[in-house]
Amino acid sequence: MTAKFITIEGIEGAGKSTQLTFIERFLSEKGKDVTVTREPGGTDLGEQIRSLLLTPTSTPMAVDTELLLMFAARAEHVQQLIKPALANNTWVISDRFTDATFAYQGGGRGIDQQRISQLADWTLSGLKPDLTFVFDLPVEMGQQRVLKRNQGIDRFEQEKVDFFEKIRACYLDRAEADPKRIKVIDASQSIEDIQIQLSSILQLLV
Ligand code: Z5A
Repeated sequence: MTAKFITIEGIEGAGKSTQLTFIERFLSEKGKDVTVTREPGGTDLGEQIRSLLLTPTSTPMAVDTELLLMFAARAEHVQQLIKPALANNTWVISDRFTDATFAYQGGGRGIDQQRISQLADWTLSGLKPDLTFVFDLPVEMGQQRVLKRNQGIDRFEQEKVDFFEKIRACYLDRAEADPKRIKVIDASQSIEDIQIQLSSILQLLV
């Protein structure tokens, strides 16, 4: 069976990183070669762009700059890592991908969705995740989890609740429009209950 491309999405603190390890282990135990990666990032250059994007700035970054940097990192990621891995029959799990741009830069920052689609058409040349998990939970719950983790706050995490409410709504709209690919997971459940749900969905793919 050909390798699949799986992406994980959600607002901050939804538990993506926590469950990514579980998904990787599930697939490896099924005998799949698996690469785990993230956006923005995933390549040397992409990680440098990530640092530009996440480091708080003294003056706000222009929204178009933010959008273009996301796609610059993604172009590198797709060409240098994702496509070669899939061609080599290696499954790819990415912590965020293009749905994040529609949600954050589209829903959150208010950039026209068509403009984002144009960049996606150009950059991805047809690449689309086979399966996307959207980890959904109330914004305040995600923020409390991030605070409890007690790491530094990045440029996005400085935003207010309203910004993340718009992002959450955008993810849910996208899931409703493409239910075959995008599976919404109730991320307020326990880690174990989420894993039971993930297993039953992944089982259909392997
Ligand atoms: N961004 C963008 O704007 N446009 C784009 O196109 C892309 C990205 C690709 C970097 O993302 C930022 O880039 C992101 C969007 C933007 N900013 N934000 N916000 P990131 O993925 O690196 O950063 P993040 O979303 O902030 O990740 P995160 O805060 O690490 O969230 P997470 O990975 O979903 O959560 P976690 O680390 O797995 O869990 C958080 C804590 O909760 C941790 O202590 C866990 O132990 C705990 N946890 C996890 N699951 C549970 C459950 N079920 N119950 C209780 N506690 C739990």
